[in-house]
Amino acid sequence: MVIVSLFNAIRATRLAYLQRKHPTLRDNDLIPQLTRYCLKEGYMEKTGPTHREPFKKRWFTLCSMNRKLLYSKNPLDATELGAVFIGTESHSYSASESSGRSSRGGRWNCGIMLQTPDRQYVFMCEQHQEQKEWLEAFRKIISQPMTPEDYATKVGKTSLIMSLVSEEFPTVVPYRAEEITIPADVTPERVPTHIVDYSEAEQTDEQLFQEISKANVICIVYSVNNKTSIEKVTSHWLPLINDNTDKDSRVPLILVGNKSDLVEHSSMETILPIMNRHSEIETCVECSAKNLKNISELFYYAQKAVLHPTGPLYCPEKKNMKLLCVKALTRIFKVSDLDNDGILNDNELNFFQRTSFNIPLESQALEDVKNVVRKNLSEGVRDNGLTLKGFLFLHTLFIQRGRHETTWTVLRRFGYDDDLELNQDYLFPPLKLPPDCTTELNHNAYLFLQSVFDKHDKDRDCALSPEEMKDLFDVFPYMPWGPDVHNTVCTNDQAGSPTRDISPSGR
Ligand SMILES: Nc1nc2c(ncn2[C@@H]2O[C@H](COP(=O)(O)OP(=O)(O)OP(=O)(O)O)[C@@H](O)[C@H]2O)c(=O)[nH]1
Ligand SMILES: [Mg+2]
Repeated sequence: MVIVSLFNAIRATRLAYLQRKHPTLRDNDLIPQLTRYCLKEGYMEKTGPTHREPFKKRWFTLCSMNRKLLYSKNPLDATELGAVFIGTESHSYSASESSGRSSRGGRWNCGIMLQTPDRQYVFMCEQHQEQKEWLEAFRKIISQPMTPEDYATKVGKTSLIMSLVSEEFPTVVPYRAEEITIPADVTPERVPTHIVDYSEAEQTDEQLFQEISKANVICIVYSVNNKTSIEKVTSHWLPLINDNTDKDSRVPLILVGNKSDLVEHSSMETILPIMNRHSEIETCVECSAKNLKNISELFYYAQKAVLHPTGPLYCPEKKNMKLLCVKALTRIFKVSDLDNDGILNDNELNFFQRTSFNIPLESQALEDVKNVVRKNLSEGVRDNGLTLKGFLFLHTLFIQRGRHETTWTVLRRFGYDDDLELNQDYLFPPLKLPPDCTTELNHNAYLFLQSVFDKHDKDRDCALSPEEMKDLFDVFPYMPWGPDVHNTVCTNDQAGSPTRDISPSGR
């Protein structure tokens, strides 16, 4: 009874999995897949890709449903060591007798050669009867036509990687491209990029889950001319990736519509609503590995999604900036507002520009920026300067136009980390102090502190009222002084507000 229940539970789980994986198929088509119908199974000996590796005895299972030959060490192993996808004759697959003898470690002599587009597999059977049965089974699958489902995986993932690397469309592609690292100096964002291919034919689900959990960004590739592959984005890939990534730190995703050379129309009409529903999708791009269209762009977007993600900055559903981002930019505005009048004049805008990007703005560019804001938001510009509202509007515009890197550059230059928290090095710059030495403020530091004091002493009474103090420390992550400040520094007579001689000694 327990065994029957367990068996049914496994079947029910597998049915649920298949329903999600193949949303276009009916239950009647899926039920035969619940029990893996295996065309043949048994031991054979197998060598490696160069045929010079020693032969090893492995347990093989040939499944006609997913056209895969799986192999493991023992019949009851939970996961297989590898898989070989078997296509059709028109895709260059064939099976034949092999006369070569099993040397190097092998004991059996009845050989089989399984030819696939990228590799010749040599297997050895113990007896001729076994060899005959395996050959029949392979040939049966090779003669079986491929279904649209079989084709839906062949979206061109490997071709895209190879087109990027060799700058030409490969005519022969292996199932899986070798893992490659593109050095920092040849990538647009100057970061080394490690590209990992995936092949359903060659890899197990477990291997896929492991790669997903290691990835910084994932490109989901569909083929613009294959409807099933587009449907699989929402029915299969998005749920699978969500299930295998940490909810708090979702990896950015890029939707890639390959084979654009084959169609006149664009897939964007179907893709944009998917993007709107899934905020983890950073962007989408249509490309062609064949005519090399948008290939380098695709990898550039992927790098950008890691370095300048939308997630912490912007909420696409609500179409507004996130609270932490508004808070950080408000602080940056206040730091740049040198005279503390709530407006960035040309001089302050230049200070901001130089701090963020190391170059001042041309006067015409300054006017252009203000005009864009003026045109869209009447309160964005006042007295020919940018208000806080205008400043925030400008950054929302950058993000909405896909120029997140501008806002990220600003945030990072003003000390923010990837979670929009001020980083420790910025808050506490390291100060190397030799033993037996002390520190004191130099003249420039005094001048700086005086200017900060003057900036916040709005009523010019040479003392900071509680409101003025609050305003001064608004750019700090927290209020550094408690009420005891009034007993440790010079205060004025009337209100006990700290005067400009704020050093504890009273100088
Ligand atoms: N017309 C056209 N054909 C393409 C393009 N990219 C790939 N192909 C073809 O599509 C087929 C599958 O390409 P692969 O690169 O093997 O696809 P894959 O997604 O890696 O497939 P699997 O590894 O089996 O999952 C091959 O015949 C390619 O030549 C493209 O941009 N245009
Ligand atoms: Mg491939």
